[in-house]
Amino acid sequence: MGTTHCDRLWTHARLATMAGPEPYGAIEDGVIAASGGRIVYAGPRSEAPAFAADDTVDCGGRWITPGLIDCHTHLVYGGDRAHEFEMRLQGASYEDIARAGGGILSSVKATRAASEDELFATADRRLSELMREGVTTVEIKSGYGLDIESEAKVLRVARRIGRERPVTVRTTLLGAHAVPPEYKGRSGDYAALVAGPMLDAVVAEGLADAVDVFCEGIAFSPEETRLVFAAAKAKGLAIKIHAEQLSNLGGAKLAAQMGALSADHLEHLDEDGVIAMAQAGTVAVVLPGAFYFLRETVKPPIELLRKHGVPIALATDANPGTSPLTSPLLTMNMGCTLFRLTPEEALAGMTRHAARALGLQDEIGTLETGKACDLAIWEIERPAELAYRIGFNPLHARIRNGQ
Ligand code: DI6
Ligand code: FE
Repeated sequence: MGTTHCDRLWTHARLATMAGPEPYGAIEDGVIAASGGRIVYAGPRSEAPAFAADDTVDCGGRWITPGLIDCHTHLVYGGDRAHEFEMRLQGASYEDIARAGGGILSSVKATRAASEDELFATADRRLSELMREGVTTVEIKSGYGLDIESEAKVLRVARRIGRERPVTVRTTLLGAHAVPPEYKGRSGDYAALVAGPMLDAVVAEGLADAVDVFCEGIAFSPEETRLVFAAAKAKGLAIKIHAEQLSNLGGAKLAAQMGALSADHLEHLDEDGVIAMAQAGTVAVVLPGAFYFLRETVKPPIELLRKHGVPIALATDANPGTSPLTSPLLTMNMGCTLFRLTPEEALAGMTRHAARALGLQDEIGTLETGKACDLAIWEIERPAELAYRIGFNPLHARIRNGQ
């Protein structure tokens, strides 16, 4: 019998493939083979072809999961908001601070003032924290520039991270994150700028894979959201939405009906919205870091999402104002403790379903033949440990594209 050549082989591993009928798609005595950065085999040792590998790694019984995917972050911004944290602890509300010129607008000021190199350096620090816990793909939104040049600057930094660091980056234009001071009281005019010249500029430079809108009373209306999405779709970009975080404006349903990849936050989502998402195949991205940090009390309707079969992804929402969180493992723990996800759902939320939320379900998110060989190797006895501990990192190795 002949042997099959491969670049690299991982043996004596337990696999959480996140595919197949078993819990976690688990395989007790598993093998992964990679060639050219792709998985050419992931399955039981007993069924594996005889491989001749350039390099063999004995995993000593450790667990391998797909590399983690953080599908919703605002990683690139200037400054920080620690002072507002102090103010909130002295009784000021998020809205009080925003009205006093703080909030998102203080991050906008700092982001506009920062150079690309400065933004790269601070985002890179945060990215290292994500990677240290097994992240191999990250989505990065703009949204703290809020003018054409500053939004483009942030997205250029995000693209540069993807080129210079061993991580896959998907970029999202969130020009419609807040109404900038120059457009105070004229959100419609600003939405038209985003849907027109800003989108044109970003597309001309190839800076965005998707477009997101913060649809909320304090941000953009469903009508303004629709305008931006229609323009994005006309340019061939994917759409995503921040919806139903603080109130229910029906944004998730609107986005689903327009074919959105995901609707994110969703604390105030109703069953009508859940059904629209199920019909469209739109992923629900829940963000327990923001829920925790804002001390919200209304939870996303996890039971309804399960009932209607909407895939649930989980992300850090890493941002300076409402989720200064750069730990995917703590995010999984919070998904379980705060939203009552199971540890298996939490892991699926940062692998298989997160891939779908980025439109990358054929590329990453499970350990299956043909996908990119993005792996996280963990020093654990069972996969539930990833969501169980608080502040403990059992990562043994992180592999991207087989390296
Ligand atoms: N929802 C949020 O919680 C953040 N953005 C969003 O769309 C707030 C971001 C900030 O306060 O800086
Ligand atoms: Fe967000």
